[in-house]
Amino acid sequence: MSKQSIKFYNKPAGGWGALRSVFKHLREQGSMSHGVSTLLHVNQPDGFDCPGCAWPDKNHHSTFEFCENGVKAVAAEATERRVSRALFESHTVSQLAAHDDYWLENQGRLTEPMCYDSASQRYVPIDWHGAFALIAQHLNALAHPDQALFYTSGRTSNEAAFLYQLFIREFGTNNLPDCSNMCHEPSGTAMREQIGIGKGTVTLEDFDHAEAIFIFGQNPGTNHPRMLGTLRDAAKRGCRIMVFNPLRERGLERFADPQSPIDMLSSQGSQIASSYYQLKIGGDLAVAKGIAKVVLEAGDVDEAFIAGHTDGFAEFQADVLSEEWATIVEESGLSEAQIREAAGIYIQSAATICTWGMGITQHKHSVATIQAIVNLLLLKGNIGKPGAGACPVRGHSNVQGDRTMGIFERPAQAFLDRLGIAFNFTPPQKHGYDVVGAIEAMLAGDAKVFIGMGGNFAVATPDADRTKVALQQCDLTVNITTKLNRSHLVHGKAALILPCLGRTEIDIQDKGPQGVTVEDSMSMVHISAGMNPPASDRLLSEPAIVAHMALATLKHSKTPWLWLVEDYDRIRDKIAQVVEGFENFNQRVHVPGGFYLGNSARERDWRTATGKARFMAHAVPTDLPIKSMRAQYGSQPVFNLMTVRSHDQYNTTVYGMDDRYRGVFGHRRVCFINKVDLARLGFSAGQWVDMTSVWHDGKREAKRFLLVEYDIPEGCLASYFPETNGLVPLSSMADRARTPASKSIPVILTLNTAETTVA
Ligand SMILES: Nc1nc2c(c(=O)[nH]1)N[C@H]1C(S)=C(S)[C@@H](COP(=O)(O)OP(=O)(O)OC[C@H]3O[C@@H](n4cnc5c(=O)[nH]c(N)nc54)[C@H](O)[C@@H]3O)O[C@H]1N2
Ligand SMILES: Nc1nc2c(c(=O)[nH]1)N[C@H]1C(S)=C(S)[C@@H](COP(=O)(O)OP(=O)(O)OC[C@H]3O[C@@H](n4cnc5c(=O)[nH]c(N)nc54)[C@H](O)[C@@H]3O)O[C@H]1N2
Ligand SMILES: [Mo]
Repeated sequence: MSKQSIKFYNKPAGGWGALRSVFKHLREQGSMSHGVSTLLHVNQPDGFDCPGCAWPDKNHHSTFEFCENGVKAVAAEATERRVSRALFESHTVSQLAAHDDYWLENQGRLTEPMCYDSASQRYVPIDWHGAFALIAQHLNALAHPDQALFYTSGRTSNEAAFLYQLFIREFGTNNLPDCSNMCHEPSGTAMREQIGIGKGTVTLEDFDHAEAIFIFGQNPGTNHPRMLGTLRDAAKRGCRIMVFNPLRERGLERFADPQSPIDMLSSQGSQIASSYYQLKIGGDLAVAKGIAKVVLEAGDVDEAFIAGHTDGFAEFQADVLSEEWATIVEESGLSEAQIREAAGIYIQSAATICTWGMGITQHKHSVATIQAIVNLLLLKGNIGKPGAGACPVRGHSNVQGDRTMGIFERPAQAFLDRLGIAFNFTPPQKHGYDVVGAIEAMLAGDAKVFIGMGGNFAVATPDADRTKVALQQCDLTVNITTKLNRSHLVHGKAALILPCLGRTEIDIQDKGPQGVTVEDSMSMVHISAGMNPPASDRLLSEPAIVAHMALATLKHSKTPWLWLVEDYDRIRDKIAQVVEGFENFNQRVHVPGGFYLGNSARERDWRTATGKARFMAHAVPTDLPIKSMRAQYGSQPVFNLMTVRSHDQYNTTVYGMDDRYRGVFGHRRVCFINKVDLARLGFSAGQWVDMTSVWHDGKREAKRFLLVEYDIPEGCLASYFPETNGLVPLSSMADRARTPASKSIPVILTLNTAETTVA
């Protein structure tokens, strides 16, 4: 563990620090040479897709297309460490649960299927056959298929995801909650309604032609490091980069590309942001509206585009023009002058891209905020022209592909119809549970079997204490995973851990080694084939696990499950039959670099209810929960807490205890706070606090966080996910999209004066 300290980080993002960190992580996970040769295959035409993030690859031309945090993700999977049988023998589940998540992760790769044994309260080995039989027995004992839940995390390949949703629908339910429900669900909801497709409209090449890039609520220095190279190149050719973020994120200010000798020799790196606006948490809708107001007043709109391609303009214009500056300034936390300045850049730019991340999606009013951003793009015809468009930057490396393959609790009828025809069955019509719905259903006893394809449901979800109870009430919980995590220890009456191959590993089936496919944030589909020997000879691939579950469970299926997994080309032929845009899938995907799926909005083909792109008017929300909680708690300060990622984590996986760019070393339980707020509370940096979230249904508490004075707007706090997930009330979520509002949690701080056990 690193030494604990808090210090100002004055260097650019990337740089020597990133290189040092790369080698540290490789060394810690075991073999250096093994790791380096694995890395040489990341994001190459004949290699595997980096499991890190969904940022696209530069046409697969570079020889070393990886980044520091990609290295951590790859090193974590390709580690030499193994979870041994002895570990499970020597620990009861509660003894394992006494360890933290970092320790669990560091036990290494899982090597064989395990089953919970209630007599010894331990996980004991089970053979694959026995595991599939147990699943079938539980699923078939349910009163109705809707009593089972099938979660998916976004690393799952297209082939595995397609088979999985087919199995689930043949079983008879649409209960397919996924990590998207907690992530970019609002982007899909907002854009499908407005421009007829729920995906980003740009390609990587557009970044070479944009004159301005507006970045809302995203921290690419940590979460999409390869995006910094794209932004650096854009900035260098004079593209304006406008950042909207409550925190000053170092990666958005300056970047030294470890692959650029010039960057590495300069102490400052390259400048990224040309302007940085530290708005209040949740203030983005007000900002977008303020910018629209200036644009409309200047009359600088694309009239031909608006007349030919959109509807709802008159109503939108009237709504924006009647919005008071006082409201915009109050709710955004920016001055009128700042918003006018940003609008000036937007007006001057002939081609603008807007990107956004979790800082936009994880709020009550996220769908409206995204629509306000898309309104801005529509005003100047910035969709469907080179260098312009909407760019929701996805998280997991195949989260977008999983949705394309039908991992969705509310599938389109046309998709179900094609699926039914291709596999000769009648898919269930009733919509299923999303993540929040799934937790509620378990709590109510309406769902009794939980199966997770990847991910860490117990930890990633809101309201940790209630989610724990929900999972523990299940008759059976099953996790298909690579590494040990908390979700294995928060289990149902019966429980299975099913270990699978990872991206970096060779997947050999009957017809030889197989590749899988993935889709990135910009709708590029390409093949991914691992090159490492499997972590154990008892692992199965995800598609094989699904096929065997289906075979064991479904009595009347006409699908040739085992034949399909003998050769994944056969799965792809079926995908080509069912999923739009995948015609001749096998031919197209074997071309190096893969293919572009296309995007209707980019072609200005608006598949909306009215056949046009739609301006959607939204009031600046003045009734957010934080306000009612402030009113309710009177003189006691209620803060707005956002839960973000540190530099050393991948969602619920903690790789290390440092957050280098924010100057935090050796700590994760920190609370970033403005110095004015510190003074107002009479607290000082370095003291410990408890955080209590306040909500209509009661309080939730998280103990012992170190106060860190930080450049963050007054009234706002930041802390790390997942330590703070217990503070997110289950019922606090995005309107319509139901994404947990984990970036706006009303909290109260109290000093914790207990003696510190950690130094
Ligand atoms: N290394 C690494 N890479 C990852 C991940 C990881 O954990 N580690 N996770 C992956 C996944 S699944 C995802 S979804 C993405 C997440 O990538 P990001 O979207 O960058 O996620 P967060 O770390 O949650 O950061 C959100 C940013 O939004 C800002 N923010 C918070 N609230 C607001 C607000 O109201 N308005 C504005 N304008 N800004 C706000 C925060 O200050 C922070 O900079 O990254 C993916 N890539
Ligand atoms: N408070 C708060 N909560 C949040 C967020 C937030 O910003 N704040 N962010 C939300 C977001 S954006 C997301 S996407 C979710 C993430 O939620 P999840 O996707 O459920 O969580 P991860 O931590 O990404 O899952 C990690 C686990 O996946 C397994 N795994 C890794 N690789 C593979 C593989 O190749 N195959 C299989 N089968 N398993 C694998 C490993 O066992 C690992 O422990 O969390 C959400 N929760
Ligand atoms: Mo995500």
